[in-house]
Amino acid sequence: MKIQNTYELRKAVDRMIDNIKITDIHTHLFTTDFNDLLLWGVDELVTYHYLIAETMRWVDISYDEYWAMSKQEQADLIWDTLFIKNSPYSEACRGVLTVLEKLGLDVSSRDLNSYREYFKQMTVDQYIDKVFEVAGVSSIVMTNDPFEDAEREVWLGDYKADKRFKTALRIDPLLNAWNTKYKCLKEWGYDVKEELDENTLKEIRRFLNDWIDRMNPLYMAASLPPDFVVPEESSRSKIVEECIVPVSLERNVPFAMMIGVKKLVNPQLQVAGDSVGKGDVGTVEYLCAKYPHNKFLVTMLARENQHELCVAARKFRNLLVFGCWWFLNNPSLIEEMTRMRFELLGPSVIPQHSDARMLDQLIYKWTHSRKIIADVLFDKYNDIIATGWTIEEEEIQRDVEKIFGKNFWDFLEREF
Ligand code: FIX
Ligand code: ZN
Repeated sequence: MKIQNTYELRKAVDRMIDNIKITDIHTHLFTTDFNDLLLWGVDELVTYHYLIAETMRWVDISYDEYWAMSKQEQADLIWDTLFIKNSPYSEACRGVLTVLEKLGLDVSSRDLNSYREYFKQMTVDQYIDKVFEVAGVSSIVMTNDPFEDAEREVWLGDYKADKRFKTALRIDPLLNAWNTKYKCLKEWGYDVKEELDENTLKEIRRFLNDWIDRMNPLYMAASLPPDFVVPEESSRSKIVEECIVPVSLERNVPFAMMIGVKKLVNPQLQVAGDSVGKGDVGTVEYLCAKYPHNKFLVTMLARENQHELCVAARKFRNLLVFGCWWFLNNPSLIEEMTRMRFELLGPSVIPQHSDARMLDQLIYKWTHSRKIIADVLFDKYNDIIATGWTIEEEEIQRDVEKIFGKNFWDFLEREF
C-alpha cells in the first residue's frame, strides 16, 4: 500500500522495525549445553565488564579486592556506585534499566534484591524463551572458540544444539598467538611446528576443516589488533592468506575480521581491560581485491575507521560491513554510523549486532538500536519522498528485513 504522508511513513517504519524478528550476527551467548558459560540474571547483568570499568573509576578498592569479591558482592558494589551514588545514564547502565523495565519490574524501586527474586523463580530455558520473545530476536550467532578448554570439552562431548543459537568458529589464538598456540594444535594431533612450512600450513587447514565439520559455523571470526596488516612478514599474515582464505573459500565460510582491539591496556581490569586503536582499511581492501571470490564480514572498533570502511565496501561486493561494535555501541555513534552507512551503502549493510555477553542484554541492545535505526531510516525515506518519489509499505518491509537479517543470510548464499 502506498505511503501517503509523513505521519503514515513514521507509523509504518516504527511498526515494521518494532516487529522485525532479528538475526543477531555476533554475541557471546551459549546454549545450555555450555552450562555456566551461558550468563543470565541481574547479578550477571550488573557485573557486565563495561560496568566494572565504569565502577572502578569511582571506588578506591584495589582491582584485586574487587576480583576477590563474590558475584553478588560485586553486583552490590556496582549497583551502589553507578546506580545509587551516581545517576545511571551511561549506555551500559541505561541498558540494565531497560532490561528491568521490559521484564515488567519496578525500576523506580531501585531494589536490587527484589530484582534478584524475579530471576530466582525462572529456569534458564524459560528465560531463554522469554528473552528471545521480548527482544524480538529469531536467532543469534555464538562465539565458539576451540582453544577455550571449557568450550572444547562440550564440542568433543554431547553438544545437542538449539536451532536459535548458530555457531561461529573463533580463531583469535591461531592468528594472534601462533608462537605459543601451535603447541595446542600439536597436542590435539596436528603435525605442526612454529615454523610455517608447507606441512604445518596444511595441518592448520586440516584443523580449520575439522572444526568446521564439527561446529558447522556460519563464519570464521577473529578479533584483530590495530596493527593487523596483510600482507606482511608475520605468521598471522601467512596463516590468513595460506590457511584462512583457502579454507573459507572451499567451505563457503566467510571470514569475519573484527579489527582495532588493543588488548589489556589495563591488565588489572581483566576482560574489561581492552581498548581501541585505528586499524588499517588497506588490509581489508587488499584481501577483498586479491580474493574476489572470498567473502569478508568486517567490523572495526575505531570511530575514525568507519568512513574509510564504508568507502571500501562501495568498492567490493564481497565485503559486508556489520555492527556498531563495543565502544561504538552508544546512541550518538550508532546514529552517526548508521546515517553514514545508509548514505554510502543504502540498505547493503548490517547496521547492528548486539555483542551480548549476558542473555538479558539482547533486550536492551536491540530495544535501543531499533529506535535509532528507525529514526535514521525514516529520515532517509522522507528525503526521497520529498523529491516526489513514492514508496509502498511492502518496500519498507523488504528493506527492514534485509538490514535486520536477510542481508546476512543472502551473503552466506551468494557466490562471487
Ligand atoms: O572480541 C570480541 O568479540 C569483543 O566483542 C569482546 O572481546 C568484548 O569484550 C566485548 O564483549 C565487547 O562488547
Ligand atoms: Zn564480541
